[in-house]
Formats: sequence, C-alpha cells, structure tokens
Amino acid sequence: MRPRTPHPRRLNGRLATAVVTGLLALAMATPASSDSVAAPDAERTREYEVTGPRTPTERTAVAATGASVDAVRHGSVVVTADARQAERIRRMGYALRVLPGPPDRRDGRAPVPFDFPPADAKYHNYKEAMAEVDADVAAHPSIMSKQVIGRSYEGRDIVAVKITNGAKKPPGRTAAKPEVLFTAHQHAREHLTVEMALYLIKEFGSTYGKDARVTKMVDERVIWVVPDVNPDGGEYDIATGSYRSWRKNRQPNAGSTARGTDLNRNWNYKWGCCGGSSGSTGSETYRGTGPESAPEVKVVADFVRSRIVGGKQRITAAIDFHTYSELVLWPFGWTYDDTAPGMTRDERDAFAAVGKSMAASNGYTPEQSSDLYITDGTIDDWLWGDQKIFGYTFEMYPSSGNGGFYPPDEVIDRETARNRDAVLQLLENADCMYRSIGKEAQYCA
Ligand code: 7B0
Ligand code: CA
Ligand code: ZN
Repeated sequence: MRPRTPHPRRLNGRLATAVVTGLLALAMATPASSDSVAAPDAERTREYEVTGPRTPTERTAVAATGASVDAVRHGSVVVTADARQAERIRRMGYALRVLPGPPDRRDGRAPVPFDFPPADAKYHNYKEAMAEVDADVAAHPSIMSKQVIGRSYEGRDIVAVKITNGAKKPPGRTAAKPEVLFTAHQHAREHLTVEMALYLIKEFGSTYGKDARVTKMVDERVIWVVPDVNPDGGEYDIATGSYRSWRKNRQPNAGSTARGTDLNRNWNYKWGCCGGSSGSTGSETYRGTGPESAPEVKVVADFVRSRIVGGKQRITAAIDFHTYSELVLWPFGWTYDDTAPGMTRDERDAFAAVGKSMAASNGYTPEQSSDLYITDGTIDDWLWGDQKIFGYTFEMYPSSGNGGFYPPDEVIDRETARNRDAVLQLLENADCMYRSIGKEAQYCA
C-alpha cells in the first residue's frame, strides 16, 4: 500500500481554524442557551473515510458501532463517529482516515448568530424559510395554504403547505384526489433539503396555469410539503456561524449529557428491530426511548394519520429528502430481502419501476435502501409498512465520491431543479403506482 504523506502545513492551518472556531463558539454562546455547555471530548464526532467494507453486511456492522454512514463507495464508506465508535471500527480491521471538518464560509466576517455564513447566504435559516413559505402562500392563495401541524421539542412551528386547486376535480373521477407528501430536513446538517422543499412550493405556485404538467397536478392531486421536520437541529447546526455537522434533534436524554434522537430511526414500524439503529444516547443513530418519542416524528406521523379519511389513507406516495449520495431509495431498510411480510413482489416491482424512472431523470442511483446498510425505524419503512404509502428516500447532491453535507449555495438552483421531473413523475403516478408495471386493471380498477 502507498504510504500516506502527512501535510503538516495544512494540518496546522486546520488546527488554527479549529481554535478560532472554538473561541468564537464560546464567545457567542449566551448564558441563557443550553449550547453554552460544550460537548465533552468523548462526544465529539468527526468524519472519517473507512477503507475496507464493501458489502451491505459489512457496512451494517460498521453502522452497528453507532456511527452514521454518510456515504457508500466501492470498498469504502464515509462515517460520522465519536472516538469510541472510531476505535471499534478500527478494531474490525479497517483503515480510518480523518476527513476535513465542515468548510469555513465566514469570509473573515463576523458570524451572525443563527444564520448561515455570508458565503452561504442563499440558504434559508428557519425564520427565512418560514417567511418564504408565507410569501408564496400569500402570492397564490387560491391554490396554497399553510397549516401549523405541531411544534418541535424547542417549540418551533412545524408547518405543512397544502397545494391544490380545490375548485378542480380530476376528469371522470368521483373519488377524492390522490395526495402526495414531500418532507425535508429530518437530519439537521442536510440543509439543501429545505431548499428542495422551498423550490417545490415556489415552482408549483409560479408555474401553475403556465406549465401544463404542473397545472394538471395541482388540479388533480393534493400536494403536501413539510419543509422542515427538524427545525431545532437545523438552527443548532448553524447557531455559531460555523457548521457543527449536527444530525439529530435537540431533545435532551435522561441520564446522559448527549442530546438528540435520530428522527429517521424513531418511526413506529419495526422500531429498533434489526440492528439498524442504536440504543445509546450518544450515537448518531440513537433511536429514542420508544417509537415517536421525538416530538417532531409524532407531529408528522399524526399529520399523516390525519389524512386517513373514511378509513382510507389519501396519501398514496411520498418523498423524504436527505443528502447526500445522489440516490433514489425504496423500502424496506430493515431487511436485505426484496420482498418480505408487508411487501409483495408486485409492490416491490412498482416501487422499483417508478424509482428507476425517477432516477433516470435526475441521474441518481436507484436501489433498495438496505443495499446500502440496514436501517430500522425510518420514515419510508413506516410510510409503506404502516400506511401503505409508496414512500421513497432521495439522497440529494453531492454524489458519494464528491462528498459533503455543506455544498456552497451556488449549487442550490441547479440541484433543486434537478428533481423537478422526478417529483412530477411521482405525482403523475400517484393515482395508480401499479400502472408502472402494467397492472393498472388488477390493482386500480
Ligand atoms: C439514513 O445519510 C435512509 C434510508 C431510509 N430507508 C438513509 C439515510 O437515515 O441513514 N441516510 S443519511 O442519514 N441522510
Ligand atoms: Ca455563495
Ligand atoms: Zn439524512
């Protein structure tokens, strides 16, 4: 193997940056804020490249240490891990390389608390995102409305935007309109997903009556967008002006200094079943004390259940947006098997057919979620397993070879518009997902 040469100059630069960042964080922490207590050293996480794991089973074993697997490559993975988790991965015989921390985008300017650094000003913090939603709704009141569906742990509103032309009905249909759900930002550091949701709201509003595909879908579907499932985590991630690579929510854990539940391990289907989440509060994939123990998950799950009208779930399809790796994923995540109790061959084939077709339009890689590694308690498994909603997970830009949770704001327009066609495809399929496998007559008569 080629020996790696150290780069002392760069390392020093990084150390200096870390010291300045640390001082800034201290200076900015207000006494009233719980953020003023620095995380103990043992809880500090870093990103590593882990060379060696190349199969789903091997990657699941890496994830079982409690680290989050952030990207999967051929023969390696990128993880976020604390010191103990990193040591456990090392003992499995894999080589670890520390990756650079989040980029510094302050441009030498003073950070503004709870805002993105100046160079990333086009990203929306929570307040800006809510203002954007309100402006879009105000501009298109005949097709858009906003509902506060509940509150986060720290008391921020979690909102759903409803987009439909209530005056129109699908031709030849007496039944209610099929509904489609788009959710974003379960994971705090995945800020590009909020921009994705805001793009959808803006796009449907501004091209209704102009673009034929959009107009038809706004007329014939009910579109729900929940642009920020984890506002507390998102605000915490940007609070000091230096990105913190935070993933979970900000709920305290009894008997532990470690905060947060991984929202995407807290859903009430096969919760904690299969080694795809962690019972340790310090883990990046901590599953919480029980299903829906995270208020944010309970709020969105209650909202989804509220769409059961007359005993029938009106939402038929969904996308939950994440970053990164450029993937279109379908359930199940809890098992390696393509079909399982709760997933027939035809259901799996419809998931795969629409998934592959969406991926053909955005250039992502389509696969079953567990082709990466086992996960349990995720939203897509719950949407399908519990609600029979065709729920996909999109992992947005960048690709796994070109990694990072913090792409510069210059990519926002391109990378959100990139999913326009895929989103329209899902909406167009949402009245009968089985059309994609030629079985409309059998399932959708
Ligand atoms: C996650 O890096 C979820 C697949 C859902 N079946 C993948 C997601 O929660 O591990 N990847 S990520 O955290 N965004
Ligand atoms: Ca910029
Ligand atoms: Zn994620």
